[in-house]
Amino acid sequence: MKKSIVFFCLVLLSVGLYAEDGSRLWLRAETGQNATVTANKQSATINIAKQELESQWKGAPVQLNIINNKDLQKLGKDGYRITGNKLTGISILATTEQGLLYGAYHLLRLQETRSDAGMLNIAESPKYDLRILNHWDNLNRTVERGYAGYSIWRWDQLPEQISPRYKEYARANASIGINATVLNNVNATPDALTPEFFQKVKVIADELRPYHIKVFLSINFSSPKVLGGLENSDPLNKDVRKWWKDKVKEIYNVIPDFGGFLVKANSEGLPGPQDYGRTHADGANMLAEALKPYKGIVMWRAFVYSPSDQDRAKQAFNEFMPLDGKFNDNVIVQVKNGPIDFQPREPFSPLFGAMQKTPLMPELQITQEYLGHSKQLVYLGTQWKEFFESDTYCKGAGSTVAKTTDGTLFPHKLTAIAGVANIGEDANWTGHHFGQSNWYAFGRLAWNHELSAEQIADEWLKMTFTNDVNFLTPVKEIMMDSWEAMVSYMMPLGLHHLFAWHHHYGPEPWCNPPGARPDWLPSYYHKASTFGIGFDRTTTGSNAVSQYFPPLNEIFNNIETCPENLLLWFHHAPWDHQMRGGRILWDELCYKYLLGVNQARGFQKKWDPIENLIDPERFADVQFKLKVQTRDAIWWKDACLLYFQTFSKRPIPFEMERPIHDLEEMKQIQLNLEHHN
Ligand code: GCW
Repeated sequence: MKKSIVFFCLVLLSVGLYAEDGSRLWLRAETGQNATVTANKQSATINIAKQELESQWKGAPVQLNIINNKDLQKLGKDGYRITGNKLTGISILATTEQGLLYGAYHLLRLQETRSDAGMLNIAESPKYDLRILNHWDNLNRTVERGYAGYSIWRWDQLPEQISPRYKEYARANASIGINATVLNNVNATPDALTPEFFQKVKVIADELRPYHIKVFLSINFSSPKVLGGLENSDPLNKDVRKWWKDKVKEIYNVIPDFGGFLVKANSEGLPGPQDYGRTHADGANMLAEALKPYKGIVMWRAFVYSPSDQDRAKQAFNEFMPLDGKFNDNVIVQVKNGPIDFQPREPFSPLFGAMQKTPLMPELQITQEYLGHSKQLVYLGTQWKEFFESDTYCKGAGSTVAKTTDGTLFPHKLTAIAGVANIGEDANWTGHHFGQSNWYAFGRLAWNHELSAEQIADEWLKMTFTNDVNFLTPVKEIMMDSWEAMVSYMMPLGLHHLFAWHHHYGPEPWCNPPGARPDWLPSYYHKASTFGIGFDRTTTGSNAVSQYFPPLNEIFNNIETCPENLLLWFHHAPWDHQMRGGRILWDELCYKYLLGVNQARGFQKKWDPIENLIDPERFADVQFKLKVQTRDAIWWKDACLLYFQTFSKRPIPFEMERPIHDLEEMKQIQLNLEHHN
């Protein structure tokens, strides 16, 4: 009797211990190996590399060596070499401790993805120097556009209490090469610059430092006035300049390796240098001057637009191009991938390739603000690859966005890339188990944008779930198709910003609340009329096409050559416009929406048969979310087609599935999803 109770308790305990909540991310290698690992130097970072290998590596002894020779110097300060063989011995060589740490994680990744056999001869160095996450986390722990619970930064408990998550966060980032983080929202409050707050930041910086992750803060441009009590925050006012210098000194006294500032200024109502008739360069350079003695940098965002007659897609370019070459050398301009705002599909921002005398850093959005939040499985590796590989033609064919930013075409002192984090307090970190793949993919592409989206998906699946090919094949297909499927059931053919005003999750192409800013309304973007649909950005329209280099400007300008996946981004096309595949535009639109819905249904079909290949918890979570995804895909299709049909006045092609909802019913849906949270 007693024995059976003990047994029962043991079973309960082991179920409890191994219940799978996704918290271990892609870091699941078995521990307790006791591998032999030696190092020729000691430091907190090298000790981490050592411990990771000791506990997880299953091969012959590993040597970690810091060596300063020419061959290794060529790989830069984060680079490393791995040589040897898992049966006889491995060496990891680098000029720095972080190089050894990245090398150790590389070796473990090879083991976990079953790619560690044979003779290894690997030389790696990252494409971007600074690989940084941007947290849009507020000091009250809400997260703007965050869908994974409250912020992981426990400002309420700091500096006294240290959450174990800080170290786990650092480890996960270091394992994919991320080396910096901005802790607070770009919509920043001056409170982020108080001495009390610096003490909290210091604790986080101390936790992240051994993993070689630098800490940055977003600042509010009005801080000198609001926090310092100065008359204004004019960047040319010498008291303001002094205030910033003193403030920066104060920060470095507490955090000697602080990274610098991220700034959103004169954007969406935030203060900035233009409030005083000054330019973005005046504002950025003032901060750069204050940070310079400490080797800090300024990341100044180009996400600016205001309600005006000028096409929103053109505004950042028009504002920043005249400033090219006017920024100090420790300023880098941070540019979102597209000219509007992280839409499901956008062309690349024309600033890439055009702004040549100023370093630019791409900003990608890992959090799925406009891509299904944490309710939908949308793998973004494919979207980001399209962006990196887009040809700007700035120096002739082959001048990809990647090459304009990674130092290949314009050798600037700084190269960097940012991703808006999707991390929160949820057990699985990102709300959706597959949200983790986007965090992972961002890190891997920031390290090497030449990796394929498929390889990254493959690595992530193997490390996060299983190496079983019966799982990998169908699930990789789901991932690889998921972004394009979502574009199809939300905004095909270059449509954009058809979202509900507050939550950016569901469709509201009709949305028109009284007094709303026109450039925040879907009708500003889709321009549906009885004639046709789409935004005319050709030379006879807003002329946004002219911001691109030839021949791209002509390709976009001509409706016959414009890529069809961007047709309605650049053209207002008649409903009966002849598409290349033979259908007219209206029929093609119907077809695309239906295609997307059918793909979402296909994801469910591919997921269900893998039930026995992974743990029941994650299987069921993802299964449930795929159901929601299909349901909401149908919602998107019906809402958009029924609404656009009021203009096209054409039938849904008879061979296609009919809408199952009514337009009025669709208009009644009010999701209770908070704005900015
Ligand atoms: O996409 C928009 C978001 C805002 C965000 C802004 C920005 C942080 O809807 O929530 O604010 O972009 O990037 O600054």
